[in-house]
Order: sequence, then structure tokens, then C-alpha cells
Amino acid sequence: MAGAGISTPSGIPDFRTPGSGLYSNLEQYNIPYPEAIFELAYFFVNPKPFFTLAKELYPGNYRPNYAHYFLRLLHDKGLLLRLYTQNIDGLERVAGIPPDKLVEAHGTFATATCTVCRRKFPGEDFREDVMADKVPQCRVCTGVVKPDIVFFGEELPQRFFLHVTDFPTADLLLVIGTSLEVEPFASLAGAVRSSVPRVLINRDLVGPFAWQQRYNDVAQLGDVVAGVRKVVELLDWNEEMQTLIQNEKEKHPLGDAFLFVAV
Ligand code: CNA
Repeated sequence: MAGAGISTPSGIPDFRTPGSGLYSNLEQYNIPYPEAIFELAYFFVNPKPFFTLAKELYPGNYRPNYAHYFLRLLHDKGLLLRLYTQNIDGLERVAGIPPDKLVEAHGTFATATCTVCRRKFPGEDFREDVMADKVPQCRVCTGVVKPDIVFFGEELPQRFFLHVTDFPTADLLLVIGTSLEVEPFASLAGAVRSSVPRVLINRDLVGPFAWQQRYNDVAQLGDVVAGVRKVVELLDWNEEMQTLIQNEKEKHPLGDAFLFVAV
């Protein structure tokens, strides 16, 4: 289970970290209260603030970091049952984790839907509009097109419910970079068998790690990248990580400053 904390090392602010988090820096969005940016009622009146954020997070602006590549390595080794992420930055895909291994629980910019006629489009079709600060419109009915990001009160994607059965079959749960404050995602941490170790890698204790610890829970507190690095060292996967990251660097020779930040 992953959250915004795996992407802060890539330069994307999370929500709740005081000072740097999005909730402390809302002036640029000109919204009455933080949640308004993800509320449908507000969006229909004023979609601009959401599209300002969308412009920032649209795929292509940021690069994955060490934490994403660790998850990719788990996949390469056949050890990743599923990656449940709350992130909407798409960096798991960019890191090479195939979409069928992913549950993007709070949606994605990879696709978008017309709010009027419900036609679906590839998110890429609206990149130009979003980058030009234009609210994207449906080619067919001219309705506002909303990227498939889950707003408050909207149903989670089907895949969330389809793969929830992964949890009782897992034999290790990693919880990385999340405040575990958003439901129903947060409760999934309780859905693994009680004999299954749960490993939290995060700046602080969160969710059941704070209030309902199990005897076999492990918490690696501090910076996400440092925590993941420690796990990689314990597993003796240093070399494989380096090779993977080096190969990725060669694939993306330009514009990957953030990859280097965290490596
Ligand atoms: P959150 O509530 O902002 O919590 C982030 C957690 O990560 C906190 O516990 C932080 O202390 C911790 N954290 C942040 N950076 C680090 C770091 N470098 N090292 C260690 N710990 C760190 O975010 P959640 O994901 O838990 O909340 C769910 C929301 C946030 C979802 O709906 C997302 O869509 C939304 N979000 C996503 C992104 C993104 O896609 N990158 C960015 C901002 C918010």
C-alpha cells in the first residue's frame, strides 16, 4: 500500500505534511477550503483549481525515485502480488510496473471522462489543453472532461473491489508513505491475515501501527527513501537496484533530475 510519501522524493508535495504539503499551500489554487479541489459540487462551478493541480501532476512532469524502483524490482522478481496506490501521479506506471499489477485506488490521469455524455478518452488527448490552462471539453458534446481522478463521494474504480481479495492471500504487507487517513483505502491494512507481518515505512506511525499494533508489525520510521534503502540492504539487493536504476537512466537520459535526487 502506497501513498503520497513515496512521491515526495520526486518533488511532488503530499497533502498533510505541515509546511510543504498541499493543504498548507493552497493560496495558488484560490479555493475556500482544501477539500474543495476534489469536490464535484465545487468542480462543476469552478473547475479551474482542479486543472491547476492537474497541470502540475499530469504525466510527464516528474520522474520515479528509488522507492518506486524498489516496487518495480519486487515485481521483476515475481514477488509483487499487487500495488495498491493512492497516488494519482502515475509514477508507478512510469517506473515500469504493469497496469495489471496496479490498483490506482484514487484514479488516474491516464484516462478521462466527459461529465455530461460520459464518453471516455485517453488522458493524453487533453494534455495540450491542460498545459495551456484551458478546461478540456468533450469533442462530441462540449461538456467538461474530467480526468478519472476519484473525487470525494465518488465511487472508487472497479479494480479496487476486484482485487481486494488479494489482501487475505498476501504473505507480507508493505505500507509506504501514507498517512492512512483516507477510507476505505486505510482499512485495507487490517485485511491481511493476523499472522502476516506488516511493514510500515513512513515518517511517522500511522493508522493501526499507531493505535492497534500487532505483535508482528514492523515500523521503519524516517525518510521513505532511507527506509527503503535499508530494506534493500537487508535483502542484499543493492546491486540489482543499481542496475535497474542505471538502465532506467539510460532510457530517459534527459529531464530526470528527480531520479538522481533520490538515488
Ligand atoms: P498524505 O495524507 O499526505 O500522507 C503522506 C504520508 O507520507 C504522511 O504520513 C507523511 O509523513 C509521509 N511522508 C511524506 N513524505 C515522506 C518522506 N519523504 N519520507 C517519509 N514519509 C513521508 O497522503 P496519503 O497518500 O496518505 O493520502 C491520500 C491522498 C493523497 C490520496 O487521495 C492521493 O490522491 C493524495 N495525493 C497524491 C499525491 C500523488 O499522487 N503524488 C500527492 C498529494 C496527494
